[in-house]
Amino acid sequence: MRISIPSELVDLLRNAQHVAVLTGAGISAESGVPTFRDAQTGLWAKYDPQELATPEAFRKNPRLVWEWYAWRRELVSKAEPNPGHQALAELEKFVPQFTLITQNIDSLHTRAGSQNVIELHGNITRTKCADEGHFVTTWEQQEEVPPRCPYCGSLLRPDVVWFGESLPYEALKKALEAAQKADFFLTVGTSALVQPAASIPLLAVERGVTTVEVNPQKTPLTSYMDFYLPGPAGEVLPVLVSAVLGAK
Ligand code: BV8
Repeated sequence: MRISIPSELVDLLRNAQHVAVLTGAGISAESGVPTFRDAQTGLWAKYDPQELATPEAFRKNPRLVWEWYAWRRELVSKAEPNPGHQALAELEKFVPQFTLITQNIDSLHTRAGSQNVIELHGNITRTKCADEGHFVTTWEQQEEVPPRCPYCGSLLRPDVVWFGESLPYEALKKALEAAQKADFFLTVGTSALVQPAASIPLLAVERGVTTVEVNPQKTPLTSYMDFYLPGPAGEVLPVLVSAVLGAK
């Protein structure tokens, strides 16, 4: 697919002093990690992620929710960062201030080399206990699933934000600050349906700074954006970043 980037956009990004980026599951699609909107595959096809990613589901059927996350953890561990993740890690090196805000829980931005990453919805590779939040890195393969916390005996769960749970205070605070200070805001691969993450780019729109969206599909954000680049992140971002770095 031929990607064309308006030269005005390249100049704006090349001269930006503080770039903020919000990413969603779409940037990991080309790494083989299914997006939240993708139909779930195989064993999980009959489950709605929005039903499973809740405290209620965990209370009702902790084993099912634990096994869903174990399957996703396994899938994420086999995934590799793609050129979209890598392009953002490259861009960060050349921009005076760069904040990467992600809704993703797959660690692929960090594994691609991005430094200043804010994980709004936690991280599937971290496990904690449900009652006290004790972090646990290993657990005995026990009869009982989910395993229990060695410190307090409560059930273990992934360190992710479920629907109905509040986002980590510091992460959200830093993300909002970045949106208030950035002079360039890039949104990549999110359906912009989940709050409060989906409203963060609108803070930049309100301030009149340059806003850009990269997504093969339009979203509720598209009409507010200064630039909409239709296409997969793994193809669009490398073209955008090399146009900027090449022009440096
Ligand atoms: C909160 C971690 C305060 C877990 C996730 C009623 C009761 C309670 C809450 C609510 C309510 N009504 C509304 C709410 C708020 C709720 C919400 O927004 N609900 C929505 C569904 C209406 N939000 C919350 O509950 C949040 N907490 O508000 O706390 C509170 C507290 C108590 C009571 C009320 C309020 C917590 C939300 C966080 C949930 N956790 N993830 C896990 O992953 O298992 S959300 C999860 O889905 C993701 O993290 C992401 O944030 C979200 C959406 O996914 P996307 O990343 O956008 O991906 P998606 O699949 O949707 O879209 C993919 C996109 O990529 C598409 O646009 C596609 O076109 C594009 N794409 C595809 N391929 C590519 C591509 N783009 C680029 N390149 C490609 N190759």
